[in-house]
Amino acid sequence: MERTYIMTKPDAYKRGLIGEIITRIENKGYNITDMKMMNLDEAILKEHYAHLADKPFFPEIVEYMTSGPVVGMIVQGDNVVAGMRSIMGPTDGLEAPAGTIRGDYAKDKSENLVHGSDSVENAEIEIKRFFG
Ligand code: IDP
Ligand code: MG
Repeated sequence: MERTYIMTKPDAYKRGLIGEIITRIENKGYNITDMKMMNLDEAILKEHYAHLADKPFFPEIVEYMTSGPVVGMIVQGDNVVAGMRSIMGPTDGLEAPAGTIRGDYAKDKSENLVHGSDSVENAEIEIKRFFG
């Protein structure tokens, strides 16, 4: 069964939207097989966001992602990697369609509530990174 790594971001914690995000995952029919709340540090963010580490906004990402707790989850289901990206919506909350998590609750492309792996291969790497 396919698995993906999903992580609510600190804005979801601050805004009380963790439950809403979990509900949407469950309502879609996926199974959450493991979950934990964590405080991330810069070292793990440099790994997790290595594709963005040389961008000028990388320090903002670190500040944002260390501003409160995240909830990491292993989510399982048929085609769950693509399916979760679909219910999350695209990165930028302004472009994300209504009905998606980001479209309904995020206003821009920085604080967008939730992370989801972008490929089956990266999902396994990220699950190992955060769950060992
Ligand atoms: P994704 O989360 O939709 O996969 P990525 O391009 O992998 O998007 O970017 C990772 C995260 O980095 C985004 O979810 C967002 O929080 C942040 N980010 C991406 N692009 C920007 C930007 O242009 N400005 C500020 N933050 C950004
Ligand atoms: Mg990404």
